Amino acid sequence: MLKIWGRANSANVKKVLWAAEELGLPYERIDAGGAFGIVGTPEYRAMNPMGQVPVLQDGDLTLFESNVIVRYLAARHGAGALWIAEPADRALAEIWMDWNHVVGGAIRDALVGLLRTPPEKRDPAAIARSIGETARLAAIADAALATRPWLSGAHFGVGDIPFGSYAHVWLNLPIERPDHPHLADWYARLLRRPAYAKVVATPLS
Ligand SMILES: N[C@@H](CCC(=O)N[C@@H](CS)C(=O)NCC(=O)O)C(=O)O
Repeated sequence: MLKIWGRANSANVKKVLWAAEELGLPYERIDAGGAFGIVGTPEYRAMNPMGQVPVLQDGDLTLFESNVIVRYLAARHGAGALWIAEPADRALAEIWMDWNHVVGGAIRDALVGLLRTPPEKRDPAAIARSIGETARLAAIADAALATRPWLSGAHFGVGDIPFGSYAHVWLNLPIERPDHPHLADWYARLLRRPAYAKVVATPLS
């Protein structure tokens, strides 16, 4: 059975859980990272020298980097589902996987500041900058979703997973945010996917 290391409230761990759920793959999730620690131990660092979550173990194979894990699961198990066989179509979808790293960096101060930092210790300027930058990126995704139903193209696929995980954070932070109708419609369709509802669209923490 697959072993997925990482706390369930991490947007990067959620990508991997979501992919496994979409593909109907059985897995065991082991809490690690944040308050659970573990990521600093030599045993964990041997799996991921960055000391971050997630890590996937599939038999003798150990992988870190969430988007790599999503691609691996989709390539191995997702024919006709998450995986996109045509290289050009897949590359167009994968743009939104790699692009999402920028979102991960942009939203971090708002996420950590608003959800995991007591009010008196928050840095309002950093939070405001983070919200402004994430709003700019959300507008880019909104414009893309005005031209196609899914970030992956005509069908849901690997390209929707990374930003799909972060979009749940963005759209549920207790903040004012610009209205992005195409993004909102895409998010509503993601919420109707049982796998997304189960492991991604959980209360933020
Ligand atoms: N590029 C890495 C980033 C992983 C990452 O930033 N993970 C965060 C959680 S979202 C982490 O491990 N933080 C430290 C911790 O949870 O202890 C990936 O996509 O897997």
